Amino acid sequence: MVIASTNPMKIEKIREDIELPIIDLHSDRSQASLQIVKACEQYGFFKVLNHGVPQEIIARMEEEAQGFFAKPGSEKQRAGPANPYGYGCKNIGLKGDIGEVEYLLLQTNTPFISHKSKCISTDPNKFSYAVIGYVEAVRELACEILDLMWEGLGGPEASALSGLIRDAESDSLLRLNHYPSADVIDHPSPPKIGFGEHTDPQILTLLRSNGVHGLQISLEDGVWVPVNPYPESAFFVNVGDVLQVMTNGRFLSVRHRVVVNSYNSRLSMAYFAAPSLDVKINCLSELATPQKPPLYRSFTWGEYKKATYMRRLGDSRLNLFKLQ
Ligand code: GA4
Repeated sequence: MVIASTNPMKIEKIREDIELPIIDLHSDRSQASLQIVKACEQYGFFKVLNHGVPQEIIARMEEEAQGFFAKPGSEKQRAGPANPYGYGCKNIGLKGDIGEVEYLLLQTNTPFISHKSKCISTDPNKFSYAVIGYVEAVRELACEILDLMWEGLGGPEASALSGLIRDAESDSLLRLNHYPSADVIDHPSPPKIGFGEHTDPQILTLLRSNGVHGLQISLEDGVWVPVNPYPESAFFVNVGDVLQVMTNGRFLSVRHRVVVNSYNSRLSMAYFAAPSLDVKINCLSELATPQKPPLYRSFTWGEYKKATYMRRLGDSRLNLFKLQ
């Protein structure tokens, strides 16, 4: 189907026929690691089943998020602005991007969560308990996936990637998003944008949603693949910019967006796994060869994060660090 785009000058194509990879973490380890590598090369995106994050931890976090977004606007605003962390409504980042979304952006270290919870919930202990439990569980899952990736790439040192996010100073984030339904129009054209087209700057993103459609990934400019939200028990994983650099372009940091659903509101929870600010990001030495020299210059995560926040959501910041 061809439809008009969010930019009236650009034609978009929606591909409903692409099945995105689903990886079962209970399957044979070497098989799972090769499947992950293939998915990251082909799509920069996959779904994981049997991920080991307990259902009660997910349910508790979802309940807290729903409870927060159900509050009156004036109460939610007390947890804002989301600059750098807290409640945000429609405004995304610092450069004037907007979307049909409200959200809570949280840093993931425990003292920060406990402190911030006081302006988010009337029962701050319950809220921080839910967030801390969720963050711990998804961090473990992210580490497991990074270890599998590294094995699949034939990397020698077992925890080369996961060590970066286990670090106590890791700059990982948790984002709780609420996309209200568009209420009336079925398939508005152009679609209403909840969160505009972008790549995630970090290493890896782990996303949970409440089974409502809206997420789309872009495989080439102007071609969008709707990600069906099933199986609802799965986590959705996407490669971030830093992992594209570390794998010397072998893995794809996939462009994605969220369009507003006509009938149902969407709740999603994204964990962005990042290293600490002073970590140097290089292409892993095993992945650079004389035939394929490093594509990007090295930089610290802090440097990259700064460049990201100085730009618009959809800007391609990796180009700034490209060699040649
Ligand atoms: C995209 C991924 C994460 O949601 C995020 C976003 C951040 C924000 O919402 O403040 C950014 C965006 C994200 C990339 C470009 C900049 C920064 C909004 C924006 C316009 C929390 C992140 O780390 O980068």
